[in-house]
Order: sequence, then structure tokens, then C-alpha cells
Amino acid sequence: MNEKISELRKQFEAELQNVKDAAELENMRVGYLGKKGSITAILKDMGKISDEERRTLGQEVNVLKNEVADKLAAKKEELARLELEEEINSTPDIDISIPPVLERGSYHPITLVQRQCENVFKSMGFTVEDYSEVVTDYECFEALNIPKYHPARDMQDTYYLENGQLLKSHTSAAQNAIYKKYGKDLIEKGVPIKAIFPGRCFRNEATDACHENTFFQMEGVMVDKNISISNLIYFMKTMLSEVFNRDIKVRLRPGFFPFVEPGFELDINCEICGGEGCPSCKHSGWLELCPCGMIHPEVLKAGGIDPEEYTGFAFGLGLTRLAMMKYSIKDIRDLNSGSLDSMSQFTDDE
Ligand code: FA5
Repeated sequence: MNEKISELRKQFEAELQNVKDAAELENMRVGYLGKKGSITAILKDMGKISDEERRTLGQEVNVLKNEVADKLAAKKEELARLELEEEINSTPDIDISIPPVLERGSYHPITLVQRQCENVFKSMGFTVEDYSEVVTDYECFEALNIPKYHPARDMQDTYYLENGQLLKSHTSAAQNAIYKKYGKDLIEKGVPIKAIFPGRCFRNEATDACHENTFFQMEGVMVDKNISISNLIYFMKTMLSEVFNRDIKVRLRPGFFPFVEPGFELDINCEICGGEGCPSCKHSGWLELCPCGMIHPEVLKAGGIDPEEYTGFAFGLGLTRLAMMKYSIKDIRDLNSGSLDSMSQFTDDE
């Protein structure tokens, strides 16, 4: 056998033993079989030798060439298999045939009480309205009889956008739009306006156990001929006894809001301490839950409704505080905590 060929074979075998990865193997292939590879070089040089020598050398080179190509291919397969084995061994044991454990999500306590309230009011003929979180100064204040620089604005400082709009500080901001939307049916067809509109509210205020800067309210309005305070009290009582499934101790006291006259504060006996006083109720035993009153004539007028002919009531239920009371959540801030452990324990199957 040609000495050069046997040298090349030995060198190839030794190198192949030490190859560690696919890149090194590819370098080897180019080094032996590529255009400038050592086996190709022998083939190129064959023109310089005699016919007889060329015949024998040609055969030997071809044998070597095929042998090198086969061994490179086998090594490639071996390296791929080793790589896969390594990958499998380095991953933790996973049985891909076991079906995944699909945990059911749960509703947030505020969503639960919101739905309960919606169902109660829907059953009494109220429509449920949705309203934007970004509103104009007119909607949030002016249309509600709170002109610029009125001191009532101080209680509801909120977040202003560069274009002058603001994040609504109370759901009352939707009242004007609701009167305009349903006023025509009231005036032309005598259909009373009965609507609730839950929504997120924002206030620039210090937080504590019963105050958040982002919280939920649910506004309700009813406008028709001869609506009185007794209607208001009836709807408030029905809603609370349905949501709590029992009679709840409440108190009604005078309250000032420029958009109602007369206005009331409806407080609920603190369900956390049973009325003894705790941080959740600012140690008073009562929690302000649902201010309400008879809609101010100026507010009806701004909504296109004649206050000489129609009257109505409005209320602004603190949904977040209702959730606290219903589920005995001591600190309002827990409701915005995003903690799945605490928020997933509440259900509505009662
Ligand atoms: C108002 O927002 C009036 N728009 C309510 C109203 C509507 C009165 C219609 C008359 C007629 P007040 O600022 O008190 O009122 O808020 C109403 C309720 O929202 C409170 O009783 C309370 O339950 C809840 N609330 C107010 N501020 C916060 C706060 N920072 N965090 C959590 N709940 C709040």
C-alpha cells in the first residue's frame, strides 16, 4: 500500500478519536475531503505519475475516500446521539404523558359583590351601564353643580391628563350622560330612568385601612314623576339585605353633596368589629358606604330634564367597602394587593 495513503489513514483515525463536537467534525471533513483537502490533493497530483501507478494509487485513494466519508457520517450520528442524551439527562424528570393540573381561576371579591348588586338591581328593572374612566371636568364636576373653585372639589382631588381631562373621582361623573341618553324616553314615552353604573374611581389621597387611591363605586339613579325619599330608602334597604342575605344595621344622617338636595350619608354597622370600633371603620363602629339623596334640580336641568315635572334619587355605593364588609376584609389595600392566595378564597356560591 502507498505509504502516503497509510499515513493519511492513521492521521485521520487519530484525529477522529479526539473530535468533540460537530464543528470540529466539519473542520475535519473539509481538511480531508474539501477542495483543498489532503485526499483531494492526492487525486489532483495523480497526473504526474505513470499509468500503472495511477491505477493502483487511484484504487487505494478511492477506498480511503469512501472510508473517510463513512466514518465521518457515523461520527456525526454518534455526536448527535450523545448531545441528545446529555440534554435528556440534564433536564428534570418530566412525564409528558401526565395531563397538566388546570387550576380554576376565581373572581375578585369586588367583581363578586358588583355582580350581586347588579343582579339585585336588574331584578328591579334597572339597566346596567358602563362608562369611561377618563372624563371631562364638565362631566365630573360642572354638570353636577360643582363649578370651578367650589370647595366640594377639594374632597375629590384626582389625576389630570395633559389635555385637561381627568380620571373620574366618582361614578356620578356618568349621571349627565345617562340623563341625556334616556331622557327622551322619559319625556316622550313616560319610561322612568332606572340605571346603575359601576366603575373604577381614582382619588389623590393618602391610603389607610378604609381609603384607597383606586377603588370602585356603583352609582344608581331613578328619575320619574313623584319619586321621593321613601323610594330611595326602599331600594337601598332591598339591595343591602339581598347582598348580605340578612338584615343589616344602617344609619342615615344628613350629608352634603352639591348634586343632591337633600343629601344623606348611609353608614353600615362595621362588620369587622361588630360596631365596637377598629381601624377598618376609623374606630367609629360605622363605615360610610352609600351616600345618596334627591337629585338636585340644577343637575336634572343640565341633563335636559325639567325639574318642575320630574324628580329622582341618586346614590353612590362604595363597592370596594361593600366587598370589605361582606367578606370581612380588614384592610382595603389587600383588595389591590394582587395576592392570589388571599383573593382566591372568596366564592359566590352562597
Ligand atoms: C361620592 O363619591 C358621591 N359621588 C356619592 C353620591 C352619589 C352622593 C349620588 C349622592 C348621590 P363619597 O366621596 O362620599 O361620595 O364616596 C362615596 C363612597 O365611595 C363612600 O361612602 C365610600 O364607600 C367610597 N369611597 C370614597 N372614597 C373612597 C376611597 N378613597 N377608598 C375607598 N372607598 C371610597
